[in-house]
Amino acid sequence: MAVTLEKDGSIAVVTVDSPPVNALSRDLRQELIDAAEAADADPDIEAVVLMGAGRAFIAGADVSEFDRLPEPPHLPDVVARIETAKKPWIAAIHGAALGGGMEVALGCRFRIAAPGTRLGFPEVALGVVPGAGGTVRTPRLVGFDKAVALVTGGKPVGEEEAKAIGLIDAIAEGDLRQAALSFARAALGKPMPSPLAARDVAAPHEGFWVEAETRLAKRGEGAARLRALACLKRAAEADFAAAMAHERATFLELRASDEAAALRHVFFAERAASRPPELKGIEPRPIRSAGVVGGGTMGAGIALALRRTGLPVVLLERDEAAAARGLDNFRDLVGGMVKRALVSEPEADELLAGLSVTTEIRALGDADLVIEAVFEEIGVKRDVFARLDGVCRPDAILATNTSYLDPRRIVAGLGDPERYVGLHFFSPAHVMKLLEIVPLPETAPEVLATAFALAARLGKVPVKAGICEGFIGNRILKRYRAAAEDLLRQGAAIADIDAAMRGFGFRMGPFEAQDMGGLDIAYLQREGARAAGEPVLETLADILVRVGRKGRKTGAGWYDYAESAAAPTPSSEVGELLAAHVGGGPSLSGEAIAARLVSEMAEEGAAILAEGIAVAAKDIDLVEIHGYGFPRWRGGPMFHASRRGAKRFADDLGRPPSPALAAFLSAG
Ligand code: 3H9
Repeated sequence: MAVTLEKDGSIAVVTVDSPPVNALSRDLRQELIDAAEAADADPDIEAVVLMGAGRAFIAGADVSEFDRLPEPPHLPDVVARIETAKKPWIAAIHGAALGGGMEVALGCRFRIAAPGTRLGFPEVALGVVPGAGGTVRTPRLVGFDKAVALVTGGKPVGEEEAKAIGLIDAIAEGDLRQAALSFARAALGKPMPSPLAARDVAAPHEGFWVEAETRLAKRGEGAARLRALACLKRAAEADFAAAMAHERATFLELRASDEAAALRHVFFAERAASRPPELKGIEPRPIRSAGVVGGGTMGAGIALALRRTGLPVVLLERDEAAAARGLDNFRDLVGGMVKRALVSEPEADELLAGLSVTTEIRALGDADLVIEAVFEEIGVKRDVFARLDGVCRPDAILATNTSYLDPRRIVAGLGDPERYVGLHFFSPAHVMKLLEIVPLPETAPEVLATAFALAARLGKVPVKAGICEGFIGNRILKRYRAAAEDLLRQGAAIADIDAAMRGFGFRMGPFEAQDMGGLDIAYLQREGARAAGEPVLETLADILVRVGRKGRKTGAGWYDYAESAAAPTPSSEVGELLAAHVGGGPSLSGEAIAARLVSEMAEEGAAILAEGIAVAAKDIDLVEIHGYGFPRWRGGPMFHASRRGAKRFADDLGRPPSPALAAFLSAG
C-alpha cells in the first residue's frame, strides 16, 4: 500500500509513500479515494492530515503515464472526493507540491508548508495545462493576477511567497506532522472556510486578458502557456463545473500533442543523463579545490561556475598582464550577475575572495581538479598538460576544455593516462547548461564518475561524447552551417534562412548566430587544418572573413551592423562578394528551409549515433537543446526526426536520407 491511514486521537494522518516523489499514479489515485472513504466512515475521525513520505509531498501527476490513455479514477475526481469529504483535510506539505500535487492540496480545506518547499504549477513546462482544477481553484484562492503568474509562468514559488499570496495558510516551524496536528486541532474549534469549488471569484480588471495574452504571445515557447491562460479566462467567465470541463478537455488535448511528448522526452532525458548506467556504484573522487588554466572568456566563465559551487579556485595565466586580464574577465562576469540581480554584492565579494590568480604553475600542485581552457591549438595545449603533469598530484584529475581537438593527442606520452578527461563547456560557461564529457580510452571509471558528479554540482546537463572532430555538438553545428550555406548557394536569402529557423523556434538563425559569436574562430580552425594538409572545403564564411567581415564585433559579417548592439541589416557588400557563388534555385518556404536544416542535423546525429560517438539519441537532443538553442518544445533533432517519420525525409532533404538516418528512423 502506498497510502496509509493512522490515527492520532481524533485526527487521521494519511501518508502517501510512493518513491521517488509520490507521483500520482493510477494506484495512488485509487488509494487516496479509499483513504477518503475510510476517514469518512470512521466516526472517531474529525479531521485528516495529508502528508507525503520521502523527499516531497506530491510531485504531480505521474508523467510516465502520459503516453497511455488516461485510466480512472481520474485526478479531478480524487481532488473532488477530498474536497467533499465529511471531515476537513489539511495538506501538510514539504519538499514539493507541484502540478497535480498542488491540485490535491487545493482540494484540502487548509494548506501548511515546511520551510524549503516549492509549490506551483510546472505543467506548461511539460506542454500541458493543469488538468485537475489548477486553473479553476487557484484564482478562487489567490485571485487572477497571482493565478495567471503561477499557472502560465510555470515557476514554483517558495513557502514564504506562497504564504504572502495566500496559496498556503501557514508555514510550519519544527516537526511538520506535529505542526499539522496542532493546526488541525485548532481549526476544528473555528468556523470552516468553504471549499474552493463553492467560492466566488472576483473578475480581473478591464483589459487584463489582452495584456496577459500579449505578454505570453511574445514569449512564444509553444502553445501551452496561452492555452493555460484561456483556461483561467474561462474560470473567470463560466461557472465552476463548466470551467473544470474546459480545463480537462484542454489538458487531454495537449497531453496527446507533439509538443507535450517532446517536453516529456526532454524531462526524462535530462534526468537519465546525470546517471549513466555504466557508472552505477562507482564512487566519484572528492573535489575540494580546483584550478583553471587560461583566463579568457571561457576560462573565467569556468572559474566562476566552479566558484559558485563554493570551490576555491586558482586561475593560472602565462604572465602578469594576462593574469590581470583574467581577473578582469572574472570580475566582469560577476559584475554582470550582480547587475541582473542573480547574486548580491556580498555574494559577489565572496565569489571574488575564493579566486586566486597566479602565474605560478606550482600553485596548482594541490588542486583535486584542473581544467585547461587555453587557446585552441594543439601545441599550446600539449605544453600546458606537460607542465601540469610535472606539478599536479598523481591523483588530480586533469581536464581539457577543447572543443575540436583530439584529447588523446593533447596528452599523448604523459604519465597517469587514466586521470585525463575532456570537459567541454559552452560559453558563457557559468550560464550554459551543457557539459560534454569526453573520456579518453584510458580514463578511469572513477574519473568519469567524478566528471558526472561535478556536472551535477555545477547544475549542468552532462552528456558523454566519444572522440571525433567537434564531438557531438560542434560536429552537428558544422553540418548545420554547411547546409545553411548550401541553401544560400541555391539562392535562398540569408535573412530568409535566419527567419525560417526563428520561426522553427531557435532564438537566432545560423547566420545571425555566427555574427554574434564571430566568424573568425571557425575560420582559423579551418585554416589550421588546411595548413596541416587536411582537405577542408572553402566555405562562403571564409570569403567574408578574408575581407574583414568577422561578425558583430567588426560591424560586419553576414549582415551589416551600424553598431554592435544594432539590428542586423542585409548587406549589399555580402551580395556582391557572394554573387559568383549563389544560384537561382527554386524558392523555398520557411517551413521547407527549417525542415531541410533540421533534417541535416538529424542525419549528422544518426551518423554520430551509428559511430558510437553518442550513447543514445536523447543525448544528442540534450546537446542541441542545452548547447545550441534548439527549441526544447520540439524535443531535439532526433526526437523531431522520429516524430516526423521516415516518409517525409526525402522531401525535407531533397534527396534520400543516409543509411544511418534511415536505420535510425526505422528502428524508432
Ligand atoms: C501534472 O501534474 C498534471 C496535472 O495538473 C493534471 C493531471 C490530471 N512523474 O527530478 P528528480 C521522477 S504534470 C513521474 O531527479 P529531484 C524522475 O523521473 C506534472 N516521475 O528529483 C526521477 O526518476 P528516476 C507536474 C517523476 O529531487 C525521480 O522522480 N509536476 C515525476 O531533483 C527523481 O526526480 C512536475 O512537473 C513525475 N511527475 O526533484 C514536477 N517527477 O530516478 C516534476 C519526478 O527514475 N518533478 N519524477 O530518474 C520535479 O520537478 C522534480 O522531480 C522534483 C524533485 C522537484 C519533484
